[in-house]
Amino acid sequence: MFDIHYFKKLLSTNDKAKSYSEGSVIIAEEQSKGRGRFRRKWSSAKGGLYVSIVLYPAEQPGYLTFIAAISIQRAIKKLVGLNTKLKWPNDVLYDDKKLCGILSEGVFSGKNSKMIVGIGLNSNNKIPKSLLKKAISLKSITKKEINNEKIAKPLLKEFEKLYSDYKNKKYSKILKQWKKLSDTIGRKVKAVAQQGTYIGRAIDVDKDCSLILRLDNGSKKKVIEGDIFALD
Ligand code: BT5
Repeated sequence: MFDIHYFKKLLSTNDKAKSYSEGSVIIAEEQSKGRGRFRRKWSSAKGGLYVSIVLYPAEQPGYLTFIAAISIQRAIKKLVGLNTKLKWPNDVLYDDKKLCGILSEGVFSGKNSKMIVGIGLNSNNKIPKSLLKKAISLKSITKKEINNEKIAKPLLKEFEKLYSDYKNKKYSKILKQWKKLSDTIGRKVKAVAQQGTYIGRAIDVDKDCSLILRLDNGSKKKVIEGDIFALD
C-alpha cells in the first residue's frame, strides 16, 4: 500500500509530505525543523526515525494518532522485545519517558485535502541534555544500534492493518487495543488544555479519543486536547 521515499535530511517530514499523494511515506534520518504539537520543537538529531504517512482525509482523525502509537509499540516489541506504554494523546513511553511523539495534521486545499501522520521515534539519535529528564532513546535503553529500516517495516505493516479497521469505521476495536497499552487510564493527572487546567483521575478515553477525568468533586470532565502530567 505504501510508497516509501527516503531522505538523508529534511526540514520536517510532515512538511515534505504535503506535496506527496496519498499512500506515500516520507522517511528522514534527520530533521532541522522537526515540529511537535502547538508549534513546539521536536528534537530530531541524526539517527532517529522520522516518518510521515500521507492519507486520505477522514472522520475521527484522533484515531490516526492512536493507530500510529499502537503500531510503534508493536514494532518496538517485535524488534527489540521492549514493552512500551501509550500516553494520551500522542506519546509512546518507556520508564515514564517519551520515546516517541506523534503529530497528525490535516492539510486542506480544496479537493486535495489529506491527513499527514508524523511519527518521531528516538532510536539512535542523541537526546539533548535539556530533555534527558523526560525523553529517552531506544539505543540508550538497549545499548545497541537500532536498524531504523527494520523498525519502519513492522511499523508500516501494523499501521496498514489498523488503518484498514479505521477505514471500516471499526473505531471501538482500535480503542480497545489502545486502552490495553495505555499508561494513562487509572492515573491521577493534571490536564492542561486550552479549555482550562484540571486535576483528576483518568478514568476513560471515549469514542472521540477524548480523555475522561473524574474530578475531585466527583464530576466528569471531557478533555479534548492538551497535555497531561501524571501525579501518581
Ligand atoms: C509531539 O508533540 O510529540 C509530536 C512529535 C512529532 C514528531 C514527528 S517527527 C516526523 C514528523 N515531522 C515533524 O516535523 N514532526 C513529526 P508534543 O506532544 O507537542 O511534544 C513536544 C514536546 O516533546 C517538546 O516541547 C519537548 O518537551 C519534547 N520533545 C522534543 N523533542 C523530543 C524528542 N526527540 N523526544 C522526546 N521528547 C521530545
